[in-house]
Parts: sequence; structure tokens; C-alpha cells
Amino acid sequence: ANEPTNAAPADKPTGKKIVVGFAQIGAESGWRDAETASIKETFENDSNFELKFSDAQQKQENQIKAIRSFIAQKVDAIGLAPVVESGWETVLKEAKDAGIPVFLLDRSITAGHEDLYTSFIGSDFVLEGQNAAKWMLEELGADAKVNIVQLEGTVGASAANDRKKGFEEAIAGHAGYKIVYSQTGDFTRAKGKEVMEAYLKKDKNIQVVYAHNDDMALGAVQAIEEAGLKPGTDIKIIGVDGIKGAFEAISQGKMNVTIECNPLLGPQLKQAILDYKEGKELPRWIKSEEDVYFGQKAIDALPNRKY
Ligand code: GZL
Repeated sequence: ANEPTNAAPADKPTGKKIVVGFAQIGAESGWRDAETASIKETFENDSNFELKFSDAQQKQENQIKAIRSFIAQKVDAIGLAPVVESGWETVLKEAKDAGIPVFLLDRSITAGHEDLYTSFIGSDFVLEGQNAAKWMLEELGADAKVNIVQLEGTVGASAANDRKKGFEEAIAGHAGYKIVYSQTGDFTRAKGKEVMEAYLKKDKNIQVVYAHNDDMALGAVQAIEEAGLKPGTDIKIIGVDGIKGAFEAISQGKMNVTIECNPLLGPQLKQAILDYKEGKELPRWIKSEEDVYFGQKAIDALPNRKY
């Protein structure tokens, strides 16, 4: 039998592949699935790279285990979407001591540990929270009396902490706007629905739901319908992410606005790794540019949405 040749096929560059280990959080939301697809598509379609991918099922200890495994395998770069902000110092110091650059994707870690990662590639969650409040104040009027239910993201996640911070700061000067209930729905549709159901059993006098992601917002839409109220009319629904389901709900009048958060970060991660390897100075924060979609603008955008 002819022995398989060990020479790289002519069309393949013979240089050593860049091996990237990515420690993903899990598959809790449509946004997360889109981010995973973007990372896999980016690195698996480029023969200069080899991707090692781990799914932590939302557990920080699994992400830490994955990073340690990447270090043991001497990967060239580590990507991490940190499920929560705290508790990373030890393992990121191990990566640093091993000379492996770490790139944070989409969520960040507690401030003050900037020396433990090369760059953070992600959105400005405080701005997203501010944009959510801005839409609400313009829609309902700065002096209106508005009771709000806030569905928070995963406890301890930078995306949840900062979307809460931006929103609450923006309404602080408007006495009529009250957050009457704020509870985590862990960024999932099921939990978002569960929290909303429980609240509506106690009190139906709310005018707005502010959900830290569209999956929880869509869960709340279901709960509101099952409680005999009209989501989008009786209760305004604000989501964050810009997933297709939100654009569909807005087109059906069941949701009112989604604050876009870009999950297609694979190409930016790849470019950051290439720039790093060429010795280029990278920005500490590679920020995504995003928009706010409601009304006709959301309806017009629906056919072009990729995720
Ligand atoms: C945002 C990301 C958040 C999304 C949620 O960058 O961390 O996590 O908004 C996802 O949908 O679960």
C-alpha cells in the first residue's frame, strides 16, 4: 500500500500551525451559539490555525480546567469568555508564566488585572444599559410613572453587572421610574420566563421589562401572554443582543426594542492573535460598534440578520 506522505500538501503552507485554545462558557443563549459558530468558522476554515475548543457548561471551574489543559498542550494563544468577572488571577498567571497570550472575548474580568491578558475584544455593556434606558425615557416620557421589572444576566458576569449599572444610572434622575423587581434569569429563555411568571402572580402593575438579553426577554413575552396581558403593548419589552428571535418579536409587536451586541467576534480574535505574533501593539480594549433596533428599522433589518 502506498505510505501516506508526511509532507504538507503543496497548497498547504508548510509553516507550523498557530494553535488556539478557546474556553467557551456554554450554550445558554442564541447569542452564545452565534459567537461559537463565528469562532469555529473563523479558525476551522483557516489552515494556518488549529482550534482546540471547550464548552464549560456555564461552570467557571470547567473553564479553569480547560485553560490548564491548553497550557499543558503548549498552545500558542488562549481565548477566554469569562463566565464571571472574578477568580481568574491564579490560572491567568499560570498562562502568563508559560508565555501564552490570553485574549478575553465578550466578557471581561475584574479591573486591576490588565497585566494578565493581552486584549479584551467585546462590547461596552454600560453603554448598552444606557441605550436601553434612553429608548425607554424617549418612548414613555422623562416624567412618566413607570414600574420596571429587570431580568438580570448571570450573577457576577461583567455583561450583567454593567448592563445593570448603565441602565440604573441613566434612570436615577427620573423619580417616576422605579425598578420594582430585579432578579437573575441567568441569560436563558426558560429562567427568564420562570422569573416573569412568578412576578406576575404577585403584581401586574408594571409598564416595562428590561431584560439583559433577548433570550430572557422572549421568555418574559411568553409569560406575559400566558398571564393574559399583551407584551409590547400593556408591558414594553426591552432586550439586548439583537438575535433574530428579537427582530421577529418586534415585527409581531410583542417586543419593542433590542440593543445590539455583536457575537461575530471570531475574525477580530484571529486578527488580534496575528497582530500579536507580528509584535504589533494591540489596544487594551477592541470594542465592537453596535446599534439599537426598534419599530420600522427593526422590521427592515430582519431579513439581513445573520444569527
Ligand atoms: C455578551 C455576552 C452575553 C450575551 C448573552 O457579550 O457575554 O452572554 O448578551 C450571553 O446572550 O449569554
